[in-house]
Amino acid sequence: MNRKYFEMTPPVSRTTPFGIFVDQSGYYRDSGKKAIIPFECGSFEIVDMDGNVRFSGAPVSAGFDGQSGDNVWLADFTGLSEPGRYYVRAGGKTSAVFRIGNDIYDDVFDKTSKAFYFLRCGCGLDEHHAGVWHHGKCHSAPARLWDNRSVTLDVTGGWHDAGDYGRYVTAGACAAAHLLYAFRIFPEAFEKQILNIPESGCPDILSEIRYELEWMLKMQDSEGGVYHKATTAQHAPFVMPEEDTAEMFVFPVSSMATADLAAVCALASGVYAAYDKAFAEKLRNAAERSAKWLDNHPGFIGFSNPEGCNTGGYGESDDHSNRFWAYSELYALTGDLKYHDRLVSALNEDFPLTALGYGEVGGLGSLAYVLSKQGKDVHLDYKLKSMFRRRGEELKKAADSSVYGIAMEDDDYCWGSNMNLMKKAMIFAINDVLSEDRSYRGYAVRHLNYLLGANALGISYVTGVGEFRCNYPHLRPAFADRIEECIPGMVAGGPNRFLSDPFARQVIPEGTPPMKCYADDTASYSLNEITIYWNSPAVFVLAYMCRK
Ligand code: 9MR
Ligand code: ZN
Repeated sequence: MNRKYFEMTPPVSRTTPFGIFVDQSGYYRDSGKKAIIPFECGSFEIVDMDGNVRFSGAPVSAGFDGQSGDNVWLADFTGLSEPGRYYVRAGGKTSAVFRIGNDIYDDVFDKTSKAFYFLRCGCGLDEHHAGVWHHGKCHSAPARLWDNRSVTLDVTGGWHDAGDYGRYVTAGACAAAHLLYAFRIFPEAFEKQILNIPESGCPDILSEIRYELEWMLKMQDSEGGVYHKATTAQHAPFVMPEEDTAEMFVFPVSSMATADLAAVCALASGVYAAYDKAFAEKLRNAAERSAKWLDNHPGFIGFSNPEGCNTGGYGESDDHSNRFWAYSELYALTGDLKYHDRLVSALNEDFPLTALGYGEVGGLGSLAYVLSKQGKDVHLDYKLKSMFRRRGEELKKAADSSVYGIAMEDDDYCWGSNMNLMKKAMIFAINDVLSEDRSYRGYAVRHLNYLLGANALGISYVTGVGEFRCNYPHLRPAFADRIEECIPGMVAGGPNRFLSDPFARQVIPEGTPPMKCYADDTASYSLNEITIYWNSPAVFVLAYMCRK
C-alpha cells in the first residue's frame, strides 16, 4: 500500500461549513496566496494547528463579482511561506485547513491519475489495487454490430467514459492525448509516481493509458475505419458495472473517430517506443491504416444516435480539426512528407488552432507540430506557436480582470465547466514550455486554486481531496457501491449556468450567478458528472506543477 489512496475521511455535508474559501490542497511556498472572503471584515488571521496566529492583514475589497454574485474581499497572505497546516480566520468565520509546502499537489495529482484505473472496463478491480472500491468484472461479453446484428466483436477493455458505462473513441482519444502529452512534456512528474495498478515495467501512467489504447485498437475495422462507440442501447440504471448485463453494441464508423485514433496512436507510438518496440510498431501500423482510410474517405462521416439508442452521441459537425490532428501526429512520428502535405491542406479549413478537445482538437495537432523533431515549415511553426502565445495572452488578460484570477467567461460555465477551466490552465502550461515567460505558472496555479476550493461555493471539485469536497457525483459505481466516501480523484463537471438537466432546473433558482449553478448531487448529470476528459486536463496541469 502506498501513499494515501485508501485514506478514509469522514463523510462531508453538501453545503460548506466554512465562510472563507481557500485552495484546500494548499499553496506553494513561493506562490501567490489569496483567500476568498465574501463578506466585509476589518482584518484576517492565518492560524496554525496549535492556535497560534502566524500572519495577519487587512482584506482588500475586490468589489462585486458578477460570476459569483458576491462582493468579494481578498485576504493576501503571500508573505507566509513557512511549511505547515493552517486555516484563515476573519469576522468570526474560518476556512478549511490547507497546507503550505512544496508538495501540496502531489496527492491530488496521484488521485486524479489513479482515477482512470477506477474507470477500467472489462476487468475486475481487486481489493489490493482498488481498496474498498473493488468490484467484479464488467462488460466482457462479445458485442454486436448495431447495423449488422449477425456480426459479433470483442471490444472489451478501455475506460468507462464517465458516470455512464459507455466507451467512445473520440472522448477516449482526447483523454489519452492529454495524458500522453503530460507525460511527454513533464516526464519527471510521472517517473516517481506510484499508482498501485496491476501492471509494471514502465511508468504507471503509461500502463494505464495503454489499457485504453488496447481497447481503441479493437475499435478499428479491417479497412482502418474506426467504430464511433461501444455502448448498450440505453444508459444502464444506477447499478455496479458488473450488474449492467444488457447487450453491448458497436456503432458505425465515423471519420472523427478514425482520425482521432490515427492521431492518438501516432502520438502514443512515439512515446511507447522507448519502452516496448512491438507495441509502438502496432500503434504506428494502426495509425497508418486509419490515415489510409481517411485518404479513401475524404468526405465527412459524422455520427448521431440511431433510433433506439440514448447513450452519448459525441456528434461533431465536421472533421477538419480531427484530420489536421491525425496528419500532424503522423508527420511528427514518421517524417513522411505526404503527411506534411496533408496537414497543410487540412489547414485550408477554418477551425481553432489551440483547442484541446474533445470535439475541436486543432490545438493537439498544433502541439504535435510545434513539439515535433522533424523538419518543419518555419512559417507554420512560428504561426502555431504564435497562436498559443496569443491565446495565452488573451487568457492572462481575462484572468487579470477576474476577482478569482481565472479566465472564465460567463458561457464557460456550461456542461463540464471544470474542463474549460483546466484547458485554460493547459494553455498557460504550454506557453510556459514554449516561451521564456515564467509568469504563466502563477495563472495556472490560480486555476487550480479555484478547482480545489477558492471558488464561490468553497468546494473542492475533486472527490477525496479537501475538507469540503464533491462527494456525490453522477457516477454509477459511486452510487451503487453504497460506500459513503466517493471513489477518489474524480473531477466533477462543475457549475453549468445552462442547467441542462431536470434536477438542476429544479434545485438551482433562476437567476443564480454562473459560478453558483452547481449542486453536489448524484441526480444532476449536467452539474455533477465526471468524465475521463475532465480528469485528463487536470492531470496535465498537475503534472506541470509536480515536475521537479
Ligand atoms: O461532455 C459532454 C458535454 O460537453 C455535452 O454538453 C453533453 C450533452 O451532449 O454530453 C457530455 O458528454 C457526455 C456523453 O455524451 C456521455 N457520457 C457522459 C458525458 C459527460 O456528461
Ligand atoms: Zn465495464
